Amino acid sequence: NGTVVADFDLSYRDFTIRKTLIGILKEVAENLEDEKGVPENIVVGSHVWVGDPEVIWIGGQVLSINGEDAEIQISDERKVVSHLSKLYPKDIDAPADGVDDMTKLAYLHEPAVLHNLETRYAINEIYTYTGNILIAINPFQSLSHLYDTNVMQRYKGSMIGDLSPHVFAIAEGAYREMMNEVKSNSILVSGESGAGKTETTKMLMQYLAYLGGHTASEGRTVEKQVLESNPVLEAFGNAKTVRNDNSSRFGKFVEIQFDKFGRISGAAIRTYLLEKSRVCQISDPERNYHCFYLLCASPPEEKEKYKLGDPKSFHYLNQSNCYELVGVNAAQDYLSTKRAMDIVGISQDEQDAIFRVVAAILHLGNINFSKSEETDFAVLEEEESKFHLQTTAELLMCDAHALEDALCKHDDTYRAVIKLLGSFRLFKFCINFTNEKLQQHFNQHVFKMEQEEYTKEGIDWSYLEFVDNQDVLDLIEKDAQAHQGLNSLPLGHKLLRSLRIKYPTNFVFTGSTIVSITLTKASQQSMFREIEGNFWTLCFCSDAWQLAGLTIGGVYLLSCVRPNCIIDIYNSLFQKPGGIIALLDEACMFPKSTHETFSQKLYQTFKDHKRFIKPKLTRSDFTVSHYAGDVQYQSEHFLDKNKDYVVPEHQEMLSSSKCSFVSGLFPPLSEESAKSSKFSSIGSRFKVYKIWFFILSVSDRPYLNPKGVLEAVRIKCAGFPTHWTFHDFITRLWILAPEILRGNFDEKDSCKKILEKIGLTGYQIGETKIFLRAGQMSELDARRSLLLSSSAIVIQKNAKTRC
Ligand code: AD9
Ligand code: MG
Repeated sequence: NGTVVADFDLSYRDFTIRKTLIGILKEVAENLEDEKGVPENIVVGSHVWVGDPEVIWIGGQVLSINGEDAEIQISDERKVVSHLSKLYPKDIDAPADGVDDMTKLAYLHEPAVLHNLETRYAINEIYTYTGNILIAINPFQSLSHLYDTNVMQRYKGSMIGDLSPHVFAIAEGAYREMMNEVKSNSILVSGESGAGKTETTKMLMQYLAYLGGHTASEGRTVEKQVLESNPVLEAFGNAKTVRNDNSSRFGKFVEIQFDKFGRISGAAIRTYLLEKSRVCQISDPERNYHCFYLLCASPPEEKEKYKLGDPKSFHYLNQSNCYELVGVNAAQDYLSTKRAMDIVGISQDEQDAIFRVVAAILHLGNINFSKSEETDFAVLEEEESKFHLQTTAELLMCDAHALEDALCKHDDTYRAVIKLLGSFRLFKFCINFTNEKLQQHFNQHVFKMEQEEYTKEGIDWSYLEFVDNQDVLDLIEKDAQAHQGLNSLPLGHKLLRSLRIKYPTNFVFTGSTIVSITLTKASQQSMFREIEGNFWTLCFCSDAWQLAGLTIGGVYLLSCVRPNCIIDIYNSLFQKPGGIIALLDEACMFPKSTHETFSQKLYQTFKDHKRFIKPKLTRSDFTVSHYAGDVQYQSEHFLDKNKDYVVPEHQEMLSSSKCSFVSGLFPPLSEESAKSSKFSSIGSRFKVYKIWFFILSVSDRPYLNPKGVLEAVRIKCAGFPTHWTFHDFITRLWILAPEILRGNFDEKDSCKKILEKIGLTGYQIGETKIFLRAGQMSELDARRSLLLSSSAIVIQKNAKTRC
């Protein structure tokens, strides 16, 4: 069986600082500055791009050059002066309607890339290639003619580049590759919120279902189920945000399995990192998950069954004034969601249970507590709260008294509720982190593929750099125990092993809290000074201390008050603190930690880290310079969110529900932890698949985030984007120098001579291939076409003469 993984759909979220397009572009321009230097080829009369505060880049012609400054005529009445190093050459011969592959651009720099995308976008060409990467610009209008069955038919069997750039061409390429090489392939869809990832993914799935569908299909086929999984997931995991009315608040990994005949045989969809806090907390003008509004718009008898009414009457919905979505009919969507659930295979009983839970959450949100006068516990506030409590209990099919008890004791409805929507461990941070990982994966993949090829061919590639975001990953995820080989050992052993690395001596491990160490005198002193200086939790067994203090090579007993302090000793000794997550985990182990102490620890640990910024005027916020921009995080809820547990009483109460669906949501804790997947495994999943095609999907101009696009284009084109085997090169271009081939059977030599004759520079010749710079192939092709057309005329002439 082959597999195509259609999507990993995630996006940067919760940018508290949203950079304007201009801001981002300026930053990119600054980043690109170093590479550029003062261009040699800009002279009086040159056509150039110059930065403009309004339209970002504007074209003009150099009027005069004075030292390193150039005066540029922008239009009849407008002239500007700019430093030469800030100018980019403009290709005035570029086709008026742009090029469909960035590698065909004569100059590859930011203004050229953006201009090309914009030119194409203006004529509704939303797709553009960069080699085999597809870049899509969100059209924000229905372009249904682009995706109908006729179009699918055309792309079937085509090669990338045969037809105009299209998402179907990418799906086709992955599918063919999978079939021909019998290997799993994957397609990565990446872009920021609202860019069109979800829509693109649906089209990919649509096309794969078209290719792998069963002809004599009837009823519930796998491909139908695959496609109908989308509306179901979107109802429960999508919500309106400021950037997208249908924003996916979870990550998705879709796997479609094919049999050896290329027919769909199965599918699996994994979801990650649902934004759980949205259930209880929303801000205007965003909305909660669609499912709540759909259910409130269900037919009267169902609304009656779930005791629902106007969304305005529910606390979890009325924190925002937005209840409806433009162009969406909630009542119709409720019915179509149920239809999709039918097709996916969710039974009527299960659907009923799911909607009971959804309704219960709304009622739960309307229960108000106040502090009891007599006891430490909370009490229900008014009659209305009692009604909602009773309803919640009925819907969840559990005991109302037990529910009241459990809720009042912990005043912790929040955590119980967030657990209801699924079993994802959420931590908003994580979603940006996952993106960071994906970006790294992307960069590495494109970069490494090129690099490997160059190495193999003996090509000089030292100037090819890519923006490595490993430092961001380290800042976030680095393990506190950084010594290799220590991770698989229990903590005590780890400590000992690492002590041994730093202080060459003998150790005896005597359980999880007591360590006996034999030391030389010099190391005894320095080591204990370090430990003593850092931790109050540590005390020494005085006898051994005395004894050892007197003798060289004496015996020390370290007795730890808390088992966890062994981690502290380790960290303090080796000064290799982990990343933010490790510090957060650590802070959660200290009962006295507050978000302030946690923040202080972060400030102190990362004060010199160039990706970590302590914003002014805050005592607990911090900023991470992500790949796509800076994000400010509030550490206030971090500790709480990281703990993210369900109170045992709640767990017990809900697992006793008479509804098997509800009780199934709350399995025994041990089972649950065994099941939970670590987010780090998301990135590692990709290693299983051969990744061939990427789609960078960027949105319309206001949200255009060129950083990722430019980086991809840059990596792809920085070196030698066009690779030709000697044989293919000769087959295509022999016409440029037919005389060279006569009697010459050395292909490499022939290629060299052809290129020399043409006078091309900057290319490289490898062991088996020719490596051309961006734009060079089109130059060669142009000459070839010229020769072909003139030789065609000659042939025609000859033919005529003969007639
Ligand atoms: V988020 O990260 O989940 O917030 P996405 O998934 O990147 O985001 P989405 O696919 O939901 O964005 O696209 C946002 C909106 O853009 C859609 O609801 C459509 O209205 C619009 N869109 C996106 N792609 C297309 C397209 N190819 N054709 C027409 C589109 N409209
Ligand atoms: Mg989405």
